[in-house]
Amino acid sequence: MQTAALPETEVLAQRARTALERCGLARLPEPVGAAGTARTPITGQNLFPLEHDTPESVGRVVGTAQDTFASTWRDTPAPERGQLVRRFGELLREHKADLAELVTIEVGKIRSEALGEVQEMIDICEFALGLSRQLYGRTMPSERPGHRLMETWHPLGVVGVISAFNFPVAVWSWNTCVALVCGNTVVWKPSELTPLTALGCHALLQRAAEDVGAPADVHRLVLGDAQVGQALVEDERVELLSATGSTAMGRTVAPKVAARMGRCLLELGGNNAAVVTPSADLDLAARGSVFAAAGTAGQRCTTLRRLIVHEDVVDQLVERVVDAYGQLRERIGDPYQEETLVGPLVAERAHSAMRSALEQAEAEGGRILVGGARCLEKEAADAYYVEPAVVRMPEQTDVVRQETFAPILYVLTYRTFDEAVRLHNDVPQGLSSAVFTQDQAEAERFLAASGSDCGIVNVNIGTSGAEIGGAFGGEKDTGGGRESGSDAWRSYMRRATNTVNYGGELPLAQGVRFL
Ligand code: UN1
Repeated sequence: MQTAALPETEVLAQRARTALERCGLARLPEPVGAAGTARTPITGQNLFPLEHDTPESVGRVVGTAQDTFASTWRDTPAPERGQLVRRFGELLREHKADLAELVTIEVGKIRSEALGEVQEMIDICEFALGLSRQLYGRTMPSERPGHRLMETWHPLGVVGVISAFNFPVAVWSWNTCVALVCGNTVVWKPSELTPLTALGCHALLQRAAEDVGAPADVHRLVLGDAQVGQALVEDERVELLSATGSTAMGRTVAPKVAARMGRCLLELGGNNAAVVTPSADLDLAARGSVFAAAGTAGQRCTTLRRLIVHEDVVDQLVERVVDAYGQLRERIGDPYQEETLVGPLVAERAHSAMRSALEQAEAEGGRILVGGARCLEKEAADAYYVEPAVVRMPEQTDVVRQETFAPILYVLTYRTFDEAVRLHNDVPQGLSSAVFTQDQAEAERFLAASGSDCGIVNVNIGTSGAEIGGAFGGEKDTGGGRESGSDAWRSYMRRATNTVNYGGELPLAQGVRFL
């Protein structure tokens, strides 16, 4: 546990104001009507009050976003739309440190992870710029003479983005940069826990729009609680709702959007595992597991939560992991400090979820090998710093099958590779997965159709830290959506199939004859 004093809340508030000003926010939206607050998990205290939206103001915002879509943005050539994300990427480079500072203040991420998150935004800007010239449709051979058969991709309209606290800027940017070059306008409802990072991003995007002459209303921000999110979910003008968060949230949102025939893109919970086989490089497996399990204080969707290890190597691997966790113990605390590797949990409810999961694990026969204790309680009674925990489980019990958004790594053992894959897939979630092995056949079996059932399947790296170039998302309770790279852009567009007759005759398809 670290002894360095935590920063004062007042100092953090001042740093946040400065970072926001540098991003171009002229003034904070001070509360007149509905009031919310910005807060920091570093001390667990409030920074300052902020104006919140209401369901009525959300309706107005969606209206302007829709007008902008219909009047200009959908007909702006895609490569010209690309110029908006190009400029945004330049501003992000310039203000990387400012946004990272806001991420640290609001989420408690250590500096390198906060910078890494902003880097993901820069990367997606570059990706989206290239994409703006590559929104390809296919041309298919027509079965009729004198005909051409092809498809074109068009923007959808208003895209609603609901984002989670843990990646407050990167996940929004994957959605927004791609949605914008595809010709949509975007309304963003960030997590109630991270309004400041959202204000910073919005201010930079507004500047980018002004600089390239794009309409200011291509992107709008609404702040507030679940009620505000609900207004977005229920608004028929929101053609696509992209939501990141818990499976419970997804279960509430999806049927509402489906009932109005809207589209949903869901990125929900994960319960990610790594299988470690007897041939694995155990040093690599241990290092990969420790970052994936304890990094970001266990608060990534892709966090490693289960380690499924062959019984012949389990003791050796566990020893290395526990050893590394012992070193982590000295490096928990103020995320501003360079030595810190584990910052705070976001809020009290994350800590109580961790406590009750550990109790349940013990009741189900688990043994805590390391960690689990709360730290720095005296220094900051409202902040929740914890020692990442490793728990050896006799089997995959109920607690292991659920996602607890905190740094708990459950260790399970297996005998046959089939058993490992069965255990791996026997959870409700399906986001990210990994196998550590030097045996090519085992790696291939894990990657095959009957292997891992997740959206992300890795070999010899951990479950977290995906690059933006691939499609990001997962199956089962994870919601099925894909965001970011590859052809995920198609979710933000509608496809039209076009048949063009240039032959002067009217041959019917399938050889049908009529008049
Ligand atoms: C998330 O936790 O919601 O793969 C996103 C990763 C990051 C993104 C995580 N690139 O861990």
